[in-house]
Amino acid sequence: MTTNNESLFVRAQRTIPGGVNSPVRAFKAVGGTPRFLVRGEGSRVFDAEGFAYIDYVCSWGPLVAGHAQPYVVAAVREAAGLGLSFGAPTEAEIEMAELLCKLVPSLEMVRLVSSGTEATMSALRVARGFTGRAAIVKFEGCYHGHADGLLVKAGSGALTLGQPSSAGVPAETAAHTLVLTYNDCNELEATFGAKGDSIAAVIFEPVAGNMNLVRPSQEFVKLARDLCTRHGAVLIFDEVMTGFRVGLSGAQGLYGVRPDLTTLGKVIGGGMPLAAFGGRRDIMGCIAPLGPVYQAGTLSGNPVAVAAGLATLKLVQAPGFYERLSSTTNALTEGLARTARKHDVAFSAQSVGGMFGIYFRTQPPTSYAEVMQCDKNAFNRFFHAMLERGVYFAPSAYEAGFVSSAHGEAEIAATLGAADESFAETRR
Ligand code: HOZ
Repeated sequence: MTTNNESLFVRAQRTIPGGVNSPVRAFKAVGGTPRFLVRGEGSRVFDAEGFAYIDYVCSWGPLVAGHAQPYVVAAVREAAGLGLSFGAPTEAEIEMAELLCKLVPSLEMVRLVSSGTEATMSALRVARGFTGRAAIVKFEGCYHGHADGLLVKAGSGALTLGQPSSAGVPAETAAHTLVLTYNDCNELEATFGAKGDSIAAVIFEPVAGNMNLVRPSQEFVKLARDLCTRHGAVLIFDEVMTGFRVGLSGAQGLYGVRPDLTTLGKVIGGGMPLAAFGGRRDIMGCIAPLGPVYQAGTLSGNPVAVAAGLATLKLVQAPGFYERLSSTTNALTEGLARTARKHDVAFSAQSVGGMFGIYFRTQPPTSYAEVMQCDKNAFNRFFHAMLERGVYFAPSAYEAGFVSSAHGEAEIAATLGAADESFAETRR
């Protein structure tokens, strides 16, 4: 049998549920065959059939400096040559912790883990251990990984597959999760009024990126901070996606708000499995071996992953890095909106730093309910038309897109050319 995307997908489905190791990759929402990728270079990925695509997924965010960035790859090679894993402390972990604390001022202590799911799950456990309370507040459409208590009205793949609340989560576990509406200040205030003393933590994505991209209002972010302070609850910013994506100090730097705990992932591993959670010293002091909250991991702080992360974080500290990234991303979203207008398509787009949202709706949404008003079928048609023209967007209307520093004017021009044809072809 010839090796092509189709035959690989058929083969994958025999031994891997749905043929993929993470649900959104299966193209179920958009239909068709997932591209099996062979390699990446800069702004582009190449599939099993040799087709090249300008990549706006960037491994779902981590590759802020592009694919196979030579400096990052060299750091990985060097670290790998010294040993793949020790399960013992290394100096590079201290370097990473010190750097994170320096760049994100709300971090006084951090612990390294291997995935964003682990980071958020552990941050919540610490918040509960610290406060002695059980309830947590999350917001509809926000995704914080796939730990049980967080898979309630979640975004990302859960939303894409129409299962925002997962089977297999005991009702008793979900009962401690209060789900509110993103950007709804009145509801948040009323919830604290009624249950403030039992709330351990409020967790949210300070720019939501798992129900497409949704910005919070400044008022909403400030209110969450004030209510948590007043009621002794822990404010957790899930910056797994926004950390080092929207700016050097994350979304908290943009909003000027200091959360009690922050979760990080994606960019801090530069494409390798690395994540972190951290924040106030008194809260982090509750973690074993200092305190009674248990958390551990064989591969936590893995030396190869830390090397990739340190190299990536070195690149993003170059003067003007985020200005250039933001301006490229903005050129993309403004160009797409302009092109859609030319074809009279109901469309809008926006970006924050190196992440963006595109919406088949005239205004960017501000809540999950508004995200649901986007024309999903129009997105799916556009997605396939672009893919055929060598542009790879996330295969779901509910995911944010990502630009890297390897994307430049040539990529934006080629993307807008493809969009011109795609809007013309798919508009109804
Ligand atoms: N949950 C990720 C997007 N928000 C998708 C991860 C993947 O499929 O690799």
